[in-house]
Amino acid sequence: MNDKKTIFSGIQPTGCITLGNYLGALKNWVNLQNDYNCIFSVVDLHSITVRQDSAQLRKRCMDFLTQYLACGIDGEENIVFFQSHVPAHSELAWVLNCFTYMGELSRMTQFKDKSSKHADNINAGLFTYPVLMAADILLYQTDLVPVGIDQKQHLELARDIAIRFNGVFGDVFKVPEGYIPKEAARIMSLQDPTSKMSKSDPNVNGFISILDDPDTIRRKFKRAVTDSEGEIAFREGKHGVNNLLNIYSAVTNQSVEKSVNEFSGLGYGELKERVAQAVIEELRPMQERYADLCKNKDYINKLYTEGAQRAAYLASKTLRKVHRKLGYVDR
Ligand code: AQP
Repeated sequence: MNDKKTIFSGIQPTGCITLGNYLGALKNWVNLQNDYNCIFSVVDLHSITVRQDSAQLRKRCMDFLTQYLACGIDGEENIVFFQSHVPAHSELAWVLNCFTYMGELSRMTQFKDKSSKHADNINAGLFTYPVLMAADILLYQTDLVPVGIDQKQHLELARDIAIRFNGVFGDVFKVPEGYIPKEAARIMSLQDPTSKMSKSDPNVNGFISILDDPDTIRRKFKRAVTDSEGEIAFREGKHGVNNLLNIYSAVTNQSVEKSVNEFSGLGYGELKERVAQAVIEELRPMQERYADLCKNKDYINKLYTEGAQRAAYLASKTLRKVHRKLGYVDR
């Protein structure tokens, strides 16, 4: 083991990976991967808090892992795996459930949002989702968790749970820090720029899938909701324009101020076209790699099988320590 710090992050295989997931999470994973020991999971256990079609879920899990690699994640240097292949995630989640309060979980905004969207299926998994996420992170003695701002509250809970457990049993878990990007922390829906771009949005025009073809990307940006002021500026209340400027800045790796200057005096039509073009260029190499990787299933199988073995080894060390502290008899 080297002395690099550890990163854990994941995306749940629901819908399709969006530009929001890419800019809020994946792009940063790629940027950080050489400086950290990275563990990237397709967090399939999380996805069943909402009903899934089994055949579609299996295919989507594979597609997501392939897209991680296509985005530039090095699956040999880093660990890539499916969460359900490492039972320690569920085992630790149970333990942490017993160190988490109902009151804490009821304050989670994602639980409130999702239970209002799925009123016919407010299951216990939806409620305890943040505890499983805490287990995902704490199992690997993670230093840094790169996420979008929507996950900040869950991350803070993971920290609280770690501190609480350590308070009773000594230094068992590392208390993780979040890594939240400045420009792309919260990419908004193109159709309702007051809510976040979400991969299970029933309105496909609200999100860009990172596999969308250039015409689709152009069309979706063309339809993006803006305002009637006609001025390209970044300020309170200009949700649609702010979102386009944020996307452009994140894709071109420049500050929002610089993007505003670049578009000064132009109209919304030009802004949308230029943002669309920048996104198309950003995604093109990834889409080409994705098409190649899809022809190489054996390689992908090898990566996730070995990834799960490596992850399980690391996870077992933490779980053993937890079980000893709790007073369970050694296996
Ligand atoms: N709109 C977003 N802007 C920036 N970052 C985002 N992330 C998600 N949406 C945005 C980040 O992507 C990572 C993976 O997200 P997730 O799979 O854990 O689920 P989520 O946050 O619940 O994302 P979705 O897209 O809204 O999924 P559904 O629709 O299934 O609920 C996280 O790091 C997240 O911050």
